[in-house]
Amino acid sequence: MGDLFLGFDSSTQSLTATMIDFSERKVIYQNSIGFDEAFKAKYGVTNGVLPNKNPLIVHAPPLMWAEALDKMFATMKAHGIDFSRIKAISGSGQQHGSVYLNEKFHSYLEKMKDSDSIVANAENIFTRKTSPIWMDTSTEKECEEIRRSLGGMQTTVEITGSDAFARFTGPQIRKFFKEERVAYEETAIIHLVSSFLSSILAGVSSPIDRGDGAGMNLMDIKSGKWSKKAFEATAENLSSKMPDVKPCDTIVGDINPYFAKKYGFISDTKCVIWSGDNPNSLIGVGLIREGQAAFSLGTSDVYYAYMKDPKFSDKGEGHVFGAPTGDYMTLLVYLNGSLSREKVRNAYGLSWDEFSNILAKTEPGNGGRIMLPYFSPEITPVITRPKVMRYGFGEKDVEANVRGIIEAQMLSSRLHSEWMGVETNTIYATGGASKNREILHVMSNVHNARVYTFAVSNSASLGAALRAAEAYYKQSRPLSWESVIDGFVHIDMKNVIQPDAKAVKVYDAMLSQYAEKEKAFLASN
Ligand code: XUL
Repeated sequence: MGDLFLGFDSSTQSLTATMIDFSERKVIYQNSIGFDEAFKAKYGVTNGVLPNKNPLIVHAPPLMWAEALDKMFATMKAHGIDFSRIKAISGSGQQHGSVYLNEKFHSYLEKMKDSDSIVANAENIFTRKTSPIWMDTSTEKECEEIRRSLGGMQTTVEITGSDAFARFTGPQIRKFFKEERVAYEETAIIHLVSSFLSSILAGVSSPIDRGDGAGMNLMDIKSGKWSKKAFEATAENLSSKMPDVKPCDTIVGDINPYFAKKYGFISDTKCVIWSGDNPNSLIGVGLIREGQAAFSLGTSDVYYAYMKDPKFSDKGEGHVFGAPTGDYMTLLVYLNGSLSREKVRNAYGLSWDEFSNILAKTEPGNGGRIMLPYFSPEITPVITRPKVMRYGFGEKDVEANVRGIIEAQMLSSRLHSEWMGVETNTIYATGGASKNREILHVMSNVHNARVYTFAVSNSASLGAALRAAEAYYKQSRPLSWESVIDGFVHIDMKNVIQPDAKAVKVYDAMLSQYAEKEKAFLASN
């Protein structure tokens, strides 16, 4: 029996816990709590978020995330987990979401140590009752203001690692500053989802991790420190409200006595700073070298890769975040992921098997027919007025629509990842839709890359557990990242998908046509 490490993933819709036995190289416990199932009655959430008349506004209740943490520990206790064997804990939060707290946050954490409830004393700690999350698209105006004040798109990208994006924290803070000035002034601390939960777990206000901090339009991506210019472009007195930004292996402290007493942790169980879901997933899927990318096909599709040195898109596409290894990572986010695939499937009353059969029997290239799949607003490229465009076919043509959406999603990811300048020969496919091998064939042929899938699910919470181990051992005998991930990432070697040379050629030629259609659409939208 070896040392145990625990990783959490507080995502949009659920909280997952993954516990690993480090020397046995095994996941020994994994469990998820769905926010709707557990908290709909108490917090009124649907799909983890609060309903809003304005579709651009997407907020969630921050206390629900904290309460889920407590509920998970209680569930694990009921499952007989021996908490005294856990050496360190870390976690992953949905990126960009922010929590606004007043001075009372410190006394709340202090009082929690002697309390038997995580929600006791919490009513008056928030200056903004709800937290804007990554799905919120209501800050286009603030993005423009920040971009302008930083000297334009290119300088914004070069300073912060990303253009100003609606879901990023800086624009959300600016909106709060402009619209609710009194509450902004009462705000003593602004946390990310990750650093808020890191604080609850450690019982002290936590720093923000450099990887997740990069998703705020507030951090200087090259130095890993807050950018004075970005603060000034965002809101007055911001520097007094922001926690420090620290590397990904920072130990925030020993576990909050609240959890130690309630669940039986040893008192010096280490709390390692939480990071964002994407930096954690980078480790959870084992991306620690260039040339490898991962494509997570979920509610949103996320294409991401490890990057040694920061490179930037001259069109302001995608993002550069900090990687847990101390290097960089890059990613593209698509809002038109699974929900849009489902829309096509449902429009023709298909089962997923029928959907796959259509992909299997139709030819790569769709006979020259192209779809632009903007069923909903899009992040890559930015589309605020969504519309599905079909070139050379109509809505009624089932086969052309099925192939059209998958080819569009894959061509778009190739097109918009070109700036990363990374020759990708290997893609790790994860997420619900990665079970569909016909989709993966299109991915492989469009990117001319081998596509692998995994046995382990929830790469973000696994990545958090591995980060906890890395930071813990660093105190006495630092381990290489290779040896940290070794044996945890189980690639399904029997089902590797190899690109087909003929199809690769078809997509090489199709890419410029797709780019032209997209460009024309963007010019007219
Ligand atoms: C990344 C992004 C999402 C969130 C939610 O930029 O917006 O992936 O992290 O998971």
